[in-house]
Amino acid sequence: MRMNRVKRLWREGKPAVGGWLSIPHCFAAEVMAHTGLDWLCIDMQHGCIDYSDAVPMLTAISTTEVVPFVRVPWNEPSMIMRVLDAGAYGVIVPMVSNRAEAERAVAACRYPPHGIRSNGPNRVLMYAGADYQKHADREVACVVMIETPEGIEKMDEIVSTPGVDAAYIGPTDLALALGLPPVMDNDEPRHVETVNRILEACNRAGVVAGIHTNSSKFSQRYIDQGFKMVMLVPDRVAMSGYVKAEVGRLAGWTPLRPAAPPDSGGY
Ligand code: 3PY
Ligand code: MG
Repeated sequence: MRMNRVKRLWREGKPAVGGWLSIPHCFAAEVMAHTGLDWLCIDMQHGCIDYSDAVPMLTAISTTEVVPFVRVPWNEPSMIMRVLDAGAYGVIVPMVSNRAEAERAVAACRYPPHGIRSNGPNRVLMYAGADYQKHADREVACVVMIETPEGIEKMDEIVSTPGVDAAYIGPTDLALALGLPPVMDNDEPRHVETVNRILEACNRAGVVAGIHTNSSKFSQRYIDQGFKMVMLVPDRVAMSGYVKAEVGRLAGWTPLRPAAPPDSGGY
């Protein structure tokens, strides 16, 4: 079976830096896959992407060595199993709030006797190899998101759930959970303190800590702190950020619309 390069980086204690896909097209995915990132995540929770978009995007990513992840819309076994069958090497499961929910996510990622994943690999057999089922439990990454009030309270029981490979922080939902405005790159002291506590909980449990950012400044900060799964740039932000910067450089012309503030909490 083709190995999961991100899980290998984690075993070696190295960070894996990724990008985020919200644009429902294989060409956007392919462009992002040719930029040097370690992993890409197809966002089916908040992106404009459904299953029939996600499959050709997975195909586009697999023209490269980039490791494909999918954020599923919810902690729901049937979609977790379908994206794995289509070639995702990891799932990011949003809004996981307690041990039972973490166990539900893990079980959907693992074949019996370790879980409840149904047999039916399709596209993944071509991507991963014919011996996929034999090694999938080891290579597939189960990443649970900590970003709810209950999840913050129960972070230790979530990260110590057997089979969880990483806990990924959604900074804007985490901010809402703390009663703060939904800002992504967040310096608010209570947000910083909660992020640090989640990192420490992950370190105690021996699982990878991950986090979403909107800038190399925050990505660098989190890598330096010890996060091993860091999201550097979404496709949408890359596109609009570049164009807005170029628009701002021209003199003698009034742009149609003023640029939006740098961090509006969107991703
Ligand atoms: C959040 O900020 O809540 C996220 O889920 C980012 O992906
Ligand atoms: Mg979120």
